[in-house]
Amino acid sequence: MTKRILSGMQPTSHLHLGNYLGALKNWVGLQDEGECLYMVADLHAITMPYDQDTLKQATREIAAAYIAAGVDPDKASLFVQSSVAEHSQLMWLLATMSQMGKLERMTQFKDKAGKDAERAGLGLFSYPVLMAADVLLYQATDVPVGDDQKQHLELARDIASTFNHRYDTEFFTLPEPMIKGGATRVMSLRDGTQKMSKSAESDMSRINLTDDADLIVKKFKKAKTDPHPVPDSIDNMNERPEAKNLITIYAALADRSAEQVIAEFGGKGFGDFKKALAELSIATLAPITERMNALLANPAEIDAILEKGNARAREIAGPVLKDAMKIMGFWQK
Ligand code: AQP
Repeated sequence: MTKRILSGMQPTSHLHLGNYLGALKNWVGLQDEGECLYMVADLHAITMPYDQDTLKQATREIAAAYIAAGVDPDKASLFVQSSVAEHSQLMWLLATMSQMGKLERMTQFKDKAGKDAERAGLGLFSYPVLMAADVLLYQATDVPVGDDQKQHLELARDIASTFNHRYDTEFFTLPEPMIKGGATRVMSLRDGTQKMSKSAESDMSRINLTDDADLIVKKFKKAKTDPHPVPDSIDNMNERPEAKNLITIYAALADRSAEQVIAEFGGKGFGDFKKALAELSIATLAPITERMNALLANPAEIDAILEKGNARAREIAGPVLKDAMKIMGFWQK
């Protein structure tokens, strides 16, 4: 079976180094391995308070980031989730076979709902069901994501199995998570125990793909570390979350192992290491930022790419939804 690869990112804010190293970088390498569909997940983006005046532009910015990072719109289909109505339709069908108890165990919901879960929206609670619909609608075989999405993908597989079992069919493909690379969970620069996140309050906690060189230098310079030199062994690194995070980022950017980074910098002061890390980040991100800005100067071109992707997405999604509904016993022409 040829691979069908699907993934997406939410237009909640600017993409950051975690999104790039955990997911986007891998997407680029997958373009020759099967049919790739890369979505801007705008329906997910409204599960938390958002700004209606910037959503459209944020959607274009995410698409521009995909292309600037190396996704080729002639090879992969780039599309907008809300433009393919079947996502919401399939979600409803799958919601009827998704268990509340399992949804309650999702750590992202707990993190995002915070202490006041009673006031959290149903959309945030049912986010993983929409994500299951996103993936199953395309009969995706592989889903390249960062480590934080592993639990949601396991639930998507679970929902697909429930459907197949309930209707005695093998209709839905069970998607495989693809969690690859040295930096599957990049942590905050302010707290090595928290994931780097678009929506974290402090902008100093993340490196955005839109940051300029000066800001990148400043953010790494101020990144939290401990008073000791750069770890000189993996064991020592593993005990120090902030140091581990910076070494992991360096290794992923340089396509080297943590051992190799430790061999070069271990025992030295953090000042020099952070300088080298900033230089490496700038060398990787500056060309991406430049291409992104050039693309954003021509929104009509981005819109045309998304329209083409939307058409391909609808072409796949329409028949899958129809067949799923037939299996469920709905009246269908
Ligand atoms: N810190 C991270 N390290 C590695 N991978 C990460 N991803 C996110 N954060 C990290 C991966 O990036 C892809 C897109 O994520 P998303 O837009 O769906 O949102 P998210 O996972 O909830 O990530 P954010 O950046 O923290 O966004 P907000 O703050 O809006 O919730 C996914 O493949 C994800 O695994």
